[in-house]
Amino acid sequence: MTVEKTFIMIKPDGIQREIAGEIISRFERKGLKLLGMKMMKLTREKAEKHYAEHVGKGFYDELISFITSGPVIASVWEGVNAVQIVRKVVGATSPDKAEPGTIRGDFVLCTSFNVVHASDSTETAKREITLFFDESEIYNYSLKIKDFLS
Ligand code: FUP
Repeated sequence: MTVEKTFIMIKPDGIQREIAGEIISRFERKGLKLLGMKMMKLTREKAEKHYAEHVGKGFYDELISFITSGPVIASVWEGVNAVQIVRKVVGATSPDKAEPGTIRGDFVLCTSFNVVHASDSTETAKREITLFFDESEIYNYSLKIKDFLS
């Protein structure tokens, strides 16, 4: 069992469609722990750093203008095998492969507007968390309420 941190970003279409709460709720219900969260509008520079692996691809320009088109919610989550578990909760990139019950399976019709981003490996997660968060913005706390309730 490896406890991992991962990075999740609700994209501008997730905010526009007013499903941010629904998306956050799915990660909470899965049992993941929220360590940090903030709303921001990405600069072109940050967007280009975040999506550096896609430079030169046909969809790159559209991707950068979309992700900088409005505010996003960036967040850090923790849990056992969090990176792969979160990818499962999010669902496949391609809408015709995203299973019902996943976020993309339930809410996404078009690959370009797929409401949420999640890190695809532990290395990517470290890079993305560092790009978006200072250490002081990540909270390591215990879920004490669970002790009160037991
Ligand atoms: P994912 O990790 O599932 O978010 O997908 P990728 O890293 O492969 O792609 C990043 C973003 O590029 C996707 F969220 C949407 C966009 N994209 C397209 O618009 N068209 C494509 O064919 C592939 C990706």
